[in-house]
Amino acid sequence: MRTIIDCPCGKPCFDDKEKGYAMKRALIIGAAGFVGGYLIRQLREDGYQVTATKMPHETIPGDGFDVRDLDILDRQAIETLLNDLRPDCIFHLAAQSSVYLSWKNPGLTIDVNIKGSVNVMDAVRFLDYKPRVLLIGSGEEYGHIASGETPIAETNAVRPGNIYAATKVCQNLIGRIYVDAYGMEMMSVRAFNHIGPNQAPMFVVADFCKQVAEIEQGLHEPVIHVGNLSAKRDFTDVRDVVRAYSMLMEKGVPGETYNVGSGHAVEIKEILERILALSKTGITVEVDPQKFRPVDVPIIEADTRKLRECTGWERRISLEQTLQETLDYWRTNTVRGKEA
Ligand code: A2R
Repeated sequence: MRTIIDCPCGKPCFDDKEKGYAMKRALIIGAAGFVGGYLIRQLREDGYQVTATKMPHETIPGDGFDVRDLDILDRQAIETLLNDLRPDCIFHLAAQSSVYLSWKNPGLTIDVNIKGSVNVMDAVRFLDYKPRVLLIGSGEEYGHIASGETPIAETNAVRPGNIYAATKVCQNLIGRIYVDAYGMEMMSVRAFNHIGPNQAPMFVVADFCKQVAEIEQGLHEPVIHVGNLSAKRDFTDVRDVVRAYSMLMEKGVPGETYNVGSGHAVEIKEILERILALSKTGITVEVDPQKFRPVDVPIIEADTRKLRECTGWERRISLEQTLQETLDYWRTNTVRGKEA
């Protein structure tokens, strides 16, 4: 097994006797989504040589990294790619990541998030070396959190309240089985709500910011449509989240699960008020029952001690800064903003 050492390049690298002190090779599976672009940037900053995979219909903007097409439902294609690249570490991001879509299309969510993840783990297990692997799960896995259970630690029972969450629980459980059975160098995270510029507007903060930006530009009436405002969620800037992923790849213990979050739950109502306060336009709030999820979990808040003790990670970007930058992003990316 290769070990991570302090390399003359100043970054922690794998001790590879044959190649000398080589740059670490990172593979990000499912890098065309919201988190992928940020993780590519983080890993390049951390001294990795990065290969990012995407679905054939997707694009990944930027340069300085290698891009490959990969559908994780194609087990053989994963094996071929891994044998070709021989990455030192693998960040498995690919998923059907929307809770809303998981209710609409449970079959696809189960296929991608369980079967696809098992394809990845299983392809890794047949390699003739052991790359480190980080499986990305979700704070949603904890589901119905009883009073007194928050902030919620990794040892808490998981009681998933939606299809997406159930698939991520399965990924986590199967991941641990693979580690125990085959000695794989694989860790899991449970990432709580991450937010920031460029997130799809099916997620709450991006949705609110997009609506406000469109109202400001006169694209529709000054009414913002919202769902359940009483839920409390733990929001973290995506740039802090990917920094945690990179740190866990270096320091995480195989078979362990780490919460990644801010450690503070904030009511969606407060998020809305803060976003509205960043705008000078008078906006009326209208509750839209269509935006309620079939089952909503009242509070989700992470206990992040395990992550912090393992890696030294601390949140660097405040909620205020993230909301401002996300709103600014939508101000320049609404139709009229783009024309300007
Ligand atoms: O669904 P698409 O076409 O947007 O593509 C998503 C991709 N993906 C796949 N990649 C390979 N094989 C598949 N069968 C497959 N199905 C979907 O994974 C998308 O480009 C990427 C996931 O990105 P997002 O949906 O934007 O998720 P995000 O926010 O980047 O989250 C990354 C990870 C996910 O595992 C979440 O469940 C977790 O963090 O929170």
